[in-house]
Amino acid sequence: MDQRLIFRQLFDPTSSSYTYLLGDPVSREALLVDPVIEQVRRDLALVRDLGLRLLATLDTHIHADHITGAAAIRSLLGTRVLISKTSGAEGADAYLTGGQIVPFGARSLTALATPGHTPGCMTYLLDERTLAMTGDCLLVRACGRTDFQEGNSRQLYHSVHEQIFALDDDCLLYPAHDYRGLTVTTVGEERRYNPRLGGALSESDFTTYMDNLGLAHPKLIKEAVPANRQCGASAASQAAMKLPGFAAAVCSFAGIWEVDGTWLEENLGAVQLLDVREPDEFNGPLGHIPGARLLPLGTLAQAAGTLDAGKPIVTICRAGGRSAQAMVILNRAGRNDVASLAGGMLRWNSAGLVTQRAGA
Ligand SMILES: N[C@@H](CCC(=O)N[C@@H](CS)C(=O)NCC(=O)O)C(=O)O
Ligand SMILES: [Fe+2]
Repeated sequence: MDQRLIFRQLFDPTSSSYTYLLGDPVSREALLVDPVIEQVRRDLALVRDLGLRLLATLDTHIHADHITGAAAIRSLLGTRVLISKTSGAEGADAYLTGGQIVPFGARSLTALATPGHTPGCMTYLLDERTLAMTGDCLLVRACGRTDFQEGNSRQLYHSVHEQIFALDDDCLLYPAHDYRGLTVTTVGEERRYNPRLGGALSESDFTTYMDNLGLAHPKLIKEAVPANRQCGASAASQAAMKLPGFAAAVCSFAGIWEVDGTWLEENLGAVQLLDVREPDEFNGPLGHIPGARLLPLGTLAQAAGTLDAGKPIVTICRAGGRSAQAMVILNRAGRNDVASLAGGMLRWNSAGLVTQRAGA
């Protein structure tokens, strides 16, 4: 893989969608292609962990099976929302046309117009033409359907042959979906082996194939298409985004909601503190936070019902590991208003925050 590129493929199992994060390792500027609303917190946690600055989100098209995370990410980070002009979407910050270049640091993506699955479909090609994200135009040994959203199989045939098959054989192709868990292909493989478009198959072979796909419509089409016409800025999108139990919590890439010590010290009265260490640690040299209730991790599942139902919970341990596990256990017990203290009592002590020690 190119050492001058940070590249991550992220999966949403509900819709079998892929999201792609591309970053320039020097400037740390980054782009996110096809974010999924339910995965926004996860994706932004990765952006944070990698020390990237997200400039924009790009959708390859108006998706029919999930809501885009574009508008939600814009409202959280101030990123620009980009989509093709011919998509008909409203509320973007810029509308792309074929050939347009979107830079991130020293790197860039070029938008190629590849209509057919929808009229506004785009493929995003990396600067050195070694990698492209094809959206639902070309999938691994498959392609996007053409039986809704003004799909057109003739147009798709020409997009694939004239835009994608025109790239070098070893150019990597990353799809927007795969329903079998396949992750990547190349131009050469698809040119030879794509069962709909490869080898000696003609345009009429392809259109006949597509006329007989016989697929059921995506389950979410009625919610997704109207929301995506607004780039995901709608009530349906807000509802689909996983919200924190309380506003200050931040989701880690591991899926753990965390609060930091400074916030916690200022908000001690608004939460219930649950220390999940053993009694000797609670009363040991690291001490505990005043007001914390001791409930060792092994006893937590059984005792979950005894916690105050009206107050969010902050779980605490030595270094932030067991408290993360405590959050998962409490989620399982039906509590979604739980966050773990990041870094535990070790970080709390090194920040010099108020601590109670046995005998003190
Ligand atoms: N069962 C899926 C269907 C998804 C679907 O139709 N996906 C479109 C992309 S938006 C497609 O082109 N699929 C091609 C295929 O399944 O071969 C759902 O309900 O979401
Ligand atoms: Fe699609």
